Amino acid sequence: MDKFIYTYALPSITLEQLISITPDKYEVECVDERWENVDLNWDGNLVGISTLTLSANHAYKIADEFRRRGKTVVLGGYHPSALPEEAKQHADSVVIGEAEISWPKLLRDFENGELKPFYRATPVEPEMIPSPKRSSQNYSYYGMVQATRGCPHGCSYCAVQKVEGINFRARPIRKVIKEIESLQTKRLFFADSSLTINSNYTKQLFQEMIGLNKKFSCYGNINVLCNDDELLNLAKKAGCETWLIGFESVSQDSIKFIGKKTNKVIDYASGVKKINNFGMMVTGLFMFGFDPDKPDIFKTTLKAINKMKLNRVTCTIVTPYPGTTLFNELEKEGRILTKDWSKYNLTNVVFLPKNISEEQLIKGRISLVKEFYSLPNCLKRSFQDKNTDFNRFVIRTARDYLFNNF
Ligand code: B12
Ligand code: SF4
Repeated sequence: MDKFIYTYALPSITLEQLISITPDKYEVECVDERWENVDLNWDGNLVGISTLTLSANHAYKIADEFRRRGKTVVLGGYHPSALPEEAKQHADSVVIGEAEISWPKLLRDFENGELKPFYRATPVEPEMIPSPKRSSQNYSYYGMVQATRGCPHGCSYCAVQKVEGINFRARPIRKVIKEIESLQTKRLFFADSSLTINSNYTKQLFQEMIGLNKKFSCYGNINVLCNDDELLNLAKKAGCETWLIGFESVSQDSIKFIGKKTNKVIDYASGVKKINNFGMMVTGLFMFGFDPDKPDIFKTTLKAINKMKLNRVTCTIVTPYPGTTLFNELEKEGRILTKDWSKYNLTNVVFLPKNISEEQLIKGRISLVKEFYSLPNCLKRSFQDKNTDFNRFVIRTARDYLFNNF
């Protein structure tokens, strides 16, 4: 449900940042396909397309159409960065990784008739990460802000290493604050993989946000959140409403399997309680189908998440994205079942699971979500919310129930 809201309510900071790293002398037309159709008869000179894995087939189709019409096409983003050779079959050039340096270079080469097939990222210093040009301020409910890039934790299923890398970089706080101040929306969402990688930086950021009168949601890791009262206190004062936490599994064996060093299952319940006590909500993110997972994982998880008193959950099926360690291992073992990327949307089974059947995974995920978001459970959670007034109670219950049951 949160997934649905965020997917449609958040503007794309990817597009906004690409506009801002395009030199002013070029005229840019930007299309976000969630809201508009692409005009294949567009009469510009160069088409740039960004895609994650789940939309790669669609992006390739559009790229092929533009090329058939004689346009030069560049592909970038997570999927082309992971599989540049595949993407190159549909594009004149592929931008691999962060584009702050390579995109302006590509544009110069294009103008000079010297376009290269691939542009690899050179490390982008945090000062160079630009403020996004807000193309969609007028209709968005949230603003998107990115304070940091990179994550050193190296979880085996995570695609972040392929684009942002393991080198954590934090933007100058004054720049981030200026950006937040300029947002027309009351609410914002941090497009950072985790705001707990360097908690000293985050504390300073939150300190500076106090008084800006904003509300926000952000990702964080449980190992820090369950221990750092000062961070939680500042987060609340800065306007944090919800922490999105990748618990991933309530099985410590599965956590070990994915090499997620930040997660100790034993910390989960106390961490959530602490965050709730500071007046913030927790959305727990879970995945099912890791090698140690057996059919009883759904029952165990439901029991654990009820005990943890999570405010919301997002439950998905393990999806090995190309470029990740998990994908490479499963491919080596011959367990990748399909490379139809449109199936990589986290609700299908795209690899051969070890200790659970495909059907059990699909049905188990759906029934867990239905149980967690049953009407009595949604009402119970809304009643327990200490910050609730009548309007919030109704909206929250309706939102939780309707988005997860229809
Ligand atoms: C915020 C976020 C979200 C928000 C998205 C909000 C929005 N409207 O954009 C929400 C919560 C909705 C979300 C949803 C999903 N997300 Co998400 N998300 C992120 C997160 C944390 C940040 C993305 C971001 O905005 N980055 C900032 C921008 C500026 O960076 P960027 O996109 O990489 O762009 C840079 C370069 O890649 C390059 N570039 C990108 N495109 C192009 C194109 C061209 C032409 C060029 C030249 C350059 C270029 O230039 C940019 C500047 O350097 C990332 C993890 C991460 N740290 O990146 C995961 C991530 C992108 N998400 C991921 C996934 C899987 C999903 C979902 C499928 C999950 C799900 N089923 O719910 C959905 C898909 C939604 C959709 N249809 O797009 C995966 C993608 C893996 C993959 N290979 O596809 C990531 C990497 C998480 C992970 N740990 O693996 N997500
Ligand atoms: S902690 Fe999060 S962002 Fe970092 S590697 Fe693990 S899943 Fe990816």
